[in-house]
Amino acid sequence: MQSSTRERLISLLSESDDHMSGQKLSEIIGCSRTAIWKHIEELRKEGYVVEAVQKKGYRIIDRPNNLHPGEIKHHMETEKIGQVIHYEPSVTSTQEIAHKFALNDAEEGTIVIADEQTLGKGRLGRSWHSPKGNGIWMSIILRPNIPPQRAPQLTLLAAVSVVQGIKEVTDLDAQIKWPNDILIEGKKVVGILTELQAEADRVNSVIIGIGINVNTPEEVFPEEIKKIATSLKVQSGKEIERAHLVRAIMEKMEKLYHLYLEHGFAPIKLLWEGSAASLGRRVKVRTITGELYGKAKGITEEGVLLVEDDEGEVHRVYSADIELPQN
Ligand code: BT5
Repeated sequence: MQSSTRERLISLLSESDDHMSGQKLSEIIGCSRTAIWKHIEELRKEGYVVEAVQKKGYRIIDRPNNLHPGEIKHHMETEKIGQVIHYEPSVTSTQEIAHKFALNDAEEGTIVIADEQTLGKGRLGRSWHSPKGNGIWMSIILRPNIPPQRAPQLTLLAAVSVVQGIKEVTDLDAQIKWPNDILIEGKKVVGILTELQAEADRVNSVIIGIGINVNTPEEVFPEEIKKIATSLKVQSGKEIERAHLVRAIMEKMEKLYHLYLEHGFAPIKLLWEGSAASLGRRVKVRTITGELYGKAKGITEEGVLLVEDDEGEVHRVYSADIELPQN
């Protein structure tokens, strides 16, 4: 397959400290030298700077900030999550594609990732702005053996993985706003959408969609979200290598997912609470049935938010939008 030759070529050239000859590359990969040369030309068109020295061979000296599987998998230390990566330059929504793969028995940990989404989805039919070239738009397929009611815990698990990944790669401290927003300086930098394929008592697959504004310049956000959205580049002042961030998130997620399958939600809950923006604060809760004001007391062992209203009554909130009034 085209993409696997290409993936191997990128990996081999990335792992080698020195030049690699066309002959050696063609032997390892098992294709002709002409094929290697054609792939190198393709890479150059995409922005890789590949040095070619006579009698020595090829060496990558600069790479574009892309999301190709070869870049993401380079030195990635996971067994499952992110081992199969479907990359597309442009899609309607990675969720849509991941749903199809999940129905067709895709392996657990498979991810679908795109450079652009033309119909990115938020919750409740809202849209997710996913411009080309500067964000991470991806969907991860998990197949935990849990009842459907527990699936929202995986949104919280994913949020912790993303916060940890962001910390590792950018040193920024992000906070989680229950259930699915990640904020920096009170502005949304990540949104998470968890969808299910399930029967009444059993989950077939959980599809976790993660959208991250990575290198988005402020002026690229549409007017209606300019005030509420931010990107990692805006916050850190630095261009961030997207493939590196994806890899870091995959590694964090795999560790947390193991922990979750072995010990349940309790250890994830503790980590989640450590990064929660809303706990202990007054919040406005908007559900499909109405509004509620009160203090966010915490989350339950199931991941349900507890809100105490002014009369002291504690409400269990399963799904809602939370506003944190600025004070
Ligand atoms: C979410 O919904 O926050 C979930 C977003 C999930 C996006 C990922 S990208 C990969 C995968 N494929 C998809 O098609 N979707 C997932 P919600 O909580 O409903 O928030 C949506 C609201 O966030 C919108 O109504 C806007 O106000 C705001 N918004 C839209 N695009 C944004 C962006 N790029 N950055 C920050 N805020 C945004």
